[in-house]
Amino acid sequence: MDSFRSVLTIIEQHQSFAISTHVNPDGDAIGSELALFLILKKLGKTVRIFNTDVVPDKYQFLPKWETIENAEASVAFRPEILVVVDASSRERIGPFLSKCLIPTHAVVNIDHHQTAEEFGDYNIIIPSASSTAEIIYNLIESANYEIDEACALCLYTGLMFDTGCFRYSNADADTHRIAANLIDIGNFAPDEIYRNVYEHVSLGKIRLLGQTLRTLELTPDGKIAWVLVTQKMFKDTKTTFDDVEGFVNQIQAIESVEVAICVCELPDGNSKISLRSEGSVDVAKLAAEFDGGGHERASGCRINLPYTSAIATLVESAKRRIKTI
Ligand SMILES: [Mn+2]
Repeated sequence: MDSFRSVLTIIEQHQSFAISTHVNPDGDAIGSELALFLILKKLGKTVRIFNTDVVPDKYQFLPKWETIENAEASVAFRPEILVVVDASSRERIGPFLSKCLIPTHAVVNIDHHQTAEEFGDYNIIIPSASSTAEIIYNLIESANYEIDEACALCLYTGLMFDTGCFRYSNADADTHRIAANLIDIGNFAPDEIYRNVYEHVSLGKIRLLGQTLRTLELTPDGKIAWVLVTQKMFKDTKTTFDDVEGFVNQIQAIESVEVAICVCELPDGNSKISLRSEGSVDVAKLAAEFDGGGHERASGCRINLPYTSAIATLVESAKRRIKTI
């Protein structure tokens, strides 16, 4: 692929690199950053990772996670190349980094979001890829760089996370083949990685899930379902917005549901929304109505309305998109 070749040329011709990813980084974001970090290090490059948000506890088993620096640490560093992974826009890396982390030569953008913007000087955007980790695997393979054990573990974690443990429709035969290769190379137990990422749940999060499920409502035909998480619930259960991760999937699992919505009340009284679809409705388009983004079956947006109005607006839009109603 041409975009692969030009990015590999950029890598070969330059010496200093910064890597970043989106705010609230997930398994794919962190796994992709660290895999790239390890490869560039092996090639003898100077490379640093700067993130707006800290590495969540559950990813602190990944090799070299502790090398990830905060946004302010980037002030005195002018890399030749900035590589942004898994972020659908430059702004997604956070307000400080998107303004202040400026490379002297070029920005490379590697992403798989359907709504990905071509904000880089070089862009590898493959919406059909399961994850950014899968793209990075293919990039490394095409260059014949060696994937070592540590790198394999990082890539596998990215792949596993973004496919919901290989359950989502984005996990095709290629994804499974790559996963198998990574397990062979990495010499790790996949069930252990699963436990690290998914069975690292705080008691507060389970209590928050309990409170959230009590707010469940559905349209009369059962096709649209929504739940609500309020600031009071966070306070009661001593949890934060990060703990809401995965809730919307629980709602999506209800057999009649075509669109699942999780509405989170923000401290300023506005609403943050996660959307899931079983396939009939493109929720990336639904999120785009509110300047959000994501994938056909998983997306999100922010609506500057209190949650009651946000829910009403969203449910109306979702209804319009379900053709059978
Ligand atoms: Mn991703």
